[in-house]
Amino acid sequence: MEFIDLRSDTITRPTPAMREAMARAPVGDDVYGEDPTVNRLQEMAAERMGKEAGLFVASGTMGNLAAILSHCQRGDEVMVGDKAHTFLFEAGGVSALGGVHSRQLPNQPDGSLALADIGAAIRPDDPHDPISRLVCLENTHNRCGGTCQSVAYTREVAAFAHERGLKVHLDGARIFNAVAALGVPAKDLAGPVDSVTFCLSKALCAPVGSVLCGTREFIARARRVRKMAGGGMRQAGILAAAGIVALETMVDRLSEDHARARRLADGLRSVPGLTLESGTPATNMVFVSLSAGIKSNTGEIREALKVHGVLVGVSAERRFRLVTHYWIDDSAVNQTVRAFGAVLSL
Ligand code: TLP
Repeated sequence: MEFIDLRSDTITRPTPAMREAMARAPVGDDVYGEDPTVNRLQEMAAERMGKEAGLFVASGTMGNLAAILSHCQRGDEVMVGDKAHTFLFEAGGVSALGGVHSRQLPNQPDGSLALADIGAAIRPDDPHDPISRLVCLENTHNRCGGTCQSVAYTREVAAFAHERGLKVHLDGARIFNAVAALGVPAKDLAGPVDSVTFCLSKALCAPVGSVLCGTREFIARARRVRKMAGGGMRQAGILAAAGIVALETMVDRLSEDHARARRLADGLRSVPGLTLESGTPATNMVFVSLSAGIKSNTGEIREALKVHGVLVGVSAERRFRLVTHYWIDDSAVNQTVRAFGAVLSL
């Protein structure tokens, strides 16, 4: 059975144009800096983000790890949201591999960090304390509903942090979804921060990879961390070729995914037994919860939906996450609403 897979946009398969570009890509040894396709992707990415240089990495997790370890020394402290992907879902890499101390600040419901919380968390210059070094933002914010952080907010945090000697890294895994929703160039969202990671392998459909962007000097350090983490990928142009097609052809269509997420939310709103989370969807993620009257748990509902050909993610005890993407069309949206209706009416 061909499933309607709404678990994540990470499940997207490469398009035929990507497969063709991959087959034709000129390649070289990227650890020597000699892969022309990787070099081209890195230049394109840096240009889009308004940064001096880019580094092709295996994943968003590797990009964030390389960024944080390039900004921080062992024993330095990074401020992250308590619902940040970097904090929740990256296997504790910054502390396990980098000796970086992480400090969780409460994410506001829209995914932002309050300036007052950042200010209050800055350590005094005292040998008892780790050294406050870095603030991490996330845009769009996954756990907080795929919400967008505005240009004004990003500028405000960056100015506040920079005045106090802190650097700012942006986990922009889905920055292009924010670009589509806010109608602003990526440069404006990434410009104020010191470094940004964005993913090619989520809504943009490339099979593998992310790009970390920042100053030339910063990227030179990140290149060493990437090597240390085993991410020097040799003839990686085969993968970068798909990333180039992703940047050239998949960015401008993301508002279609957002429109389908809204249609999906409208459909699910009318299914008895489901409660649509307020503010959802901000981009391509729809969050719904089981109403109090429903006895089955999310695991049971998820299995029952599978029988109807629909795969959904469970993101909390009574909460589902459904992510629209390139491979979800209007009929998949309709079928999903029907499947929820059938399963919850039992
Ligand atoms: N997120 C995945 C899961 O790991 C939860 C998903 O399905 O959404 N930053 C953000 C904001 C992310 O959402 C993700 C992946 C990453 C970084 C990591 O990217 P990868 O999977 O390429 O390491």
